[in-house]
Amino acid sequence: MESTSNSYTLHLSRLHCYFIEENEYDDVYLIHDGEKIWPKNRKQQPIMMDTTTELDVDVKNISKNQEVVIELWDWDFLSPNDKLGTFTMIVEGEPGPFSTDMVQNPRETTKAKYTLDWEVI
Ligand SMILES: [Ca+2]
Ligand SMILES: [Ca+2]
Repeated sequence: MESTSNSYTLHLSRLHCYFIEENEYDDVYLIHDGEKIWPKNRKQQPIMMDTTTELDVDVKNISKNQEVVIELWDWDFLSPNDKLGTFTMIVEGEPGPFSTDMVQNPRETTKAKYTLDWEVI
């Protein structure tokens, strides 16, 4: 039998929004490895400033010291969607919880400020 002891699950628990790119809210979705991982049952989730959103997303089969990059995108109706930034996390084996700030994509935003809460399970 194959051992799974070297495989971790990265659990995304919460997304804090401190500042948005758009006027009233950003239409947020999260991408990992080219696939949308949140929200699960719709295209995007409107997020307003100074809010915390529960995520409850698992990113499975992560190995130790692997870099996990989550992209935060803003959906747009009339223009192409904008990648506002990335969260980069490394699973070192500690359970956490941890908080990681979004690094802005300077081509799309100088305003958006988000932080991701996560843990290793
Ligand atoms: Ca938008
Ligand atoms: Ca756009």
